[in-house]
Amino acid sequence: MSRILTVAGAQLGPIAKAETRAEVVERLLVLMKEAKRHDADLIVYPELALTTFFPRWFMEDEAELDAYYETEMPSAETAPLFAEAKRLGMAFVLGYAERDGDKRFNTAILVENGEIVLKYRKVHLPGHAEHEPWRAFQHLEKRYFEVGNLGFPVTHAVGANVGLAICNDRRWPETYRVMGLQDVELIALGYNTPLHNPPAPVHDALGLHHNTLVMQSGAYQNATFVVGIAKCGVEEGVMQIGGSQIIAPSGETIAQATTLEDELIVARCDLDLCTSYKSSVFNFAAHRRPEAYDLITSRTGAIPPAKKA
Ligand code: CDT
Repeated sequence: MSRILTVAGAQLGPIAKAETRAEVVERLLVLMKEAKRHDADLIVYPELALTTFFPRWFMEDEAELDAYYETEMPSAETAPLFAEAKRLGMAFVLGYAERDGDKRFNTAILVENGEIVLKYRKVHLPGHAEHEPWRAFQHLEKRYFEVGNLGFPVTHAVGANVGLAICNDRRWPETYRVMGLQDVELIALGYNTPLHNPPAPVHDALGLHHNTLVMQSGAYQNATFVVGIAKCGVEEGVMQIGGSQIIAPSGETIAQATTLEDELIVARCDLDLCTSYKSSVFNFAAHRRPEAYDLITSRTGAIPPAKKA
């Protein structure tokens, strides 16, 4: 008997700076109700799904910055999401900026039966920590967030082994492998990826290619579904890529967004499709050689071999 999980990805179009939490939550609820019409068990929203992508601005005023963070989850503004999901019998993944005491994190949660069953705080923070006015726009995640302190946890929920990641994490094979070693079957991740990368504009034309490349590789090499969901379109003058997709353990994309707006994608994910990969080419217990991988955890930056005299 196959294990089918119907997964919806709720791609979001731009969120304007002036948009309120209540207005955004209303958009999320519209997509959740649409997901229910497709019998979805799980809906995945993007990274920082409650506000505009604020790391694009340099802010010195702490109060201005704090306005983008959630100090409680659910709050009065996000409670309707929890209540509606519970009523519909649907789990959801939500990305948001979290303030925990004096610490700030870029966070994602998995909510099942109206309860938070998994929390992840973004580990790979891209961009820079200081104001760099030469850029067309800032990417100040290194300033506004601490490195996540929860690792890459996997939990059993919605009938599957589920893990979370956030945006830049998807470019790093370690993200998937740490979860692969916990027998992950579905990784949900949201992203905000500007089309233009100021330090390397030569990559701009390849943004969608790299997006698909890394998520398909991560899915195949770790025998897991990957659900990658964008916030996209022109947000406060900055174009962000779409390309939201659901990828099977074969590495094949089985559902994909076609717009740069609020758009639901849906796939019936047979979790048993993981099995042939987990038991053959990616049978980790049989084939991995961790004794040869020590540099992965002992070295951060690349050091070239010594030049021969
Ligand atoms: N949000 C996020 O992590 N975005 C990065 C942008 C590229 S680096 C500045 C990403 O990896 O998509």
